[in-house]
Amino acid sequence: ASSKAWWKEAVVYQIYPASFKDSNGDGLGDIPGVISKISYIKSLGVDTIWLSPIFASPQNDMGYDISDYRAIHAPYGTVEDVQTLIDQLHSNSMKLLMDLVVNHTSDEHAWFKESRSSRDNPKRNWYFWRDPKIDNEGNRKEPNNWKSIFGGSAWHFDEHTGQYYLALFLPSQPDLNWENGDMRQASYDDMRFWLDRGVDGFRIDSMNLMSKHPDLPDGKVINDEPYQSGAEFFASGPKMHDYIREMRAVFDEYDTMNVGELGFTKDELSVSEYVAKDRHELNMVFTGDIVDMDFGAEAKYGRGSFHPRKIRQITDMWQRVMPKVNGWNSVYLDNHDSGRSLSRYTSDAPEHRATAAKMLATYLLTLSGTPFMLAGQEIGMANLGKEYGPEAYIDVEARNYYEAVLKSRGGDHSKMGDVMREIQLKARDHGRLPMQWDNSANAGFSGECTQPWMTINRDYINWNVASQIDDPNSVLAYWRKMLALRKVNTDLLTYGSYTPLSEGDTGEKVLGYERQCHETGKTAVVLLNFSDREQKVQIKSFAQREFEVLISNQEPNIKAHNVTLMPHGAIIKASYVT
Ligand code: ISL
Repeated sequence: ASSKAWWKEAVVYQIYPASFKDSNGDGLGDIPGVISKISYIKSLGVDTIWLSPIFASPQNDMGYDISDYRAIHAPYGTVEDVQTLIDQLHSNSMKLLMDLVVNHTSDEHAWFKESRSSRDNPKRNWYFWRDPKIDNEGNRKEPNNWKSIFGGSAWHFDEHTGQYYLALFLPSQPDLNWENGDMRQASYDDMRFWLDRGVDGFRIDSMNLMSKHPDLPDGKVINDEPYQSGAEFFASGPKMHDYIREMRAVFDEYDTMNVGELGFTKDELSVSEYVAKDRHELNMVFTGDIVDMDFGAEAKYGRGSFHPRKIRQITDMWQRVMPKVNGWNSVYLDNHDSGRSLSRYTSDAPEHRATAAKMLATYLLTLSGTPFMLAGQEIGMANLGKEYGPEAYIDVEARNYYEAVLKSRGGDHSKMGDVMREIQLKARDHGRLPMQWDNSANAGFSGECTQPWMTINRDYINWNVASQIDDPNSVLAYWRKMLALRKVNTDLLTYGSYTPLSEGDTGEKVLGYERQCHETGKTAVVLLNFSDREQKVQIKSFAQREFEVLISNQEPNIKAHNVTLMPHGAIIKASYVT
């Protein structure tokens, strides 16, 4: 069995600071707002908060473009507010993870300003600067064909010094050059700044983009577009593991937890190399596959579809791999970069919404790994509905995509139906919707007379914390029960072994697995119906042993070894007999 650690037993609640609670009526969430909700968060049964970036930033990418890692974005509060948050969390036996964005900075960061000031500035090599290429007609061209993750070339020409700099995200998010030892030490000092103040660890943003192939070669050409992904040369490059080990040594000066965001790298072997225990690198990672299940073959917004077989395959893979390498992983379905799993992988239609939200909670909290939930998941928050037009979407990613396609279609909005369909499912905006606290104007997120920074989903009238908090049948009540169940059954649900039920046993629409604690013999069978139809399942072990229902989102309907799962039904049955 896996060795024990506090960060394996933690359950993490992700807060998008702009969208959680506005305490001063400026329409934007803030740190005092988070502080005011600590007792609510604690009452759910989670113990760790991951706060998306709150640092000084021009906010071109909602704070993932940091201009000073030791200062706080003024509308969110101050360093003292963060200290209060840390202290209050600690006195409630809770922890705080910060977002560590060190693959890139804002172009307003002092380091970049120096770097771009002259070719011989000592910080010139803290970023990637390259000479232009000259084509046959004598025109200036980018140093390579890499495409920015947000569209267009990843290279930007700087007139002042006549060179291009690399920015894999926005032009205002230049990539740091981790090859440079001085840059790395400066970044470690920034980390210590927060660790010294008591921060309990980091979620490391775009972690595996920090080591690029040293020659920055052209990406493989897969279509006739001017720019190509290039990810094969900028993700998980040759020095990645060296950098992580060096960073880990800094973390180990403290008692921390870390989770690395692992984009583009999906194969078992490469992923295990980050989390295998004997390598002493990361505690866990976010592999992107779980939030990519309905992506198109080439791009996020390409037409794709979710099938329960995908979640079965991804879940089985990581649950199987981690024990083999004595590693650990995160378990998540939602974050601030995607549409809500409820709306994408199940159904937010009124007749299914509550049941489906409970089913997903059952999934998230019965696997081996540290669960991460996104604020609002506990009340079944959903995507913006189809009644919202393009103007409701303000994030750069969806906007850039919409504008690019619109341009290619001659500016005709009436031809954008397929694009809107994609945006309605997958836009990052959905994961960033303001928290729905009650049914007053602005959902109790902000003052009734203020204009919130982004759309509040009009379904808040029926879907909010206040309307669920005292209702024993609510989604919120179910999350609390599930979180308590996980805590009481740590041996089984956190550390127990995982055995998948085969598709032959469950049918292709039902995900089923068994968790077992080898010391006590306690076994749990988890059945999750990922379809909007009733499903009949036969579980042989139910006929052989005594099982009791631990939790279910439906009326138990189990005769001997036959189980009927209602649409989006979930059942956990446990046996204490070996
Ligand atoms: O790797 C990806 C696709 O497989 C990307 O999704 C990539 O991992 C992701 O876009 C990185 O996201 C993070 O860094 C961005 C920021 O905009 C996101 O909000 C953040 O989560 C740039 O800092």
